[in-house]
Amino acid sequence: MPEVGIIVGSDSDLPKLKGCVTTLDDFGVSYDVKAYSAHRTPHLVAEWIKNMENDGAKVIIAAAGGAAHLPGVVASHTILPVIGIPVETPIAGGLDSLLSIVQMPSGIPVATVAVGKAGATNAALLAVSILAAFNPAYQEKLRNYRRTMQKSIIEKNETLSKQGIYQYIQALEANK
Ligand code: RP5
Repeated sequence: MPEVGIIVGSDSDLPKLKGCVTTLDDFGVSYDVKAYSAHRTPHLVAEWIKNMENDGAKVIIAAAGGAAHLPGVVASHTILPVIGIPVETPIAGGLDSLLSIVQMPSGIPVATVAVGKAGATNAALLAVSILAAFNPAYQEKLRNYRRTMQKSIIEKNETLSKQGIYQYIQALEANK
């Protein structure tokens, strides 16, 4: 039984979702992934979202690029919370996808995250936050995630103080 349903508009979107699925895996969240288009296979989108509801999913993540109507269409079929990921595009770098997903007219919301890698990871983290409302184990995992992130920033600043800015930048550039 998937806790999260993930849908992308095309299989060409899947590589952009890597940070989303690795984050869900790190938290031990179960999910189902499908690549169904809102315009090429609208019937499969509608059928999948009904299956997700019947299977007990609590959150839907929908990613699309360009016209990017998929997250809004998915939200129209369900009252589950829908998180939209704007996929980067060659034409406008994903600004097109972002404006399309974020500008849902009043009545059918889509919680839109950032374009690109940050958005993919944050979509997963937001999904875990929603699940955490029902599951205290996820609350603790989220707190740990933030503690680990903070520890890594503190350690980086200790290294920065030790090395000085020029050596630190050099090391950063060498690791690019
Ligand atoms: C959107 O069009 C998809 O979400 C994808 O980002 C974009 C291009 O799709 P393909 O032409 O690669 O299938 O529907």
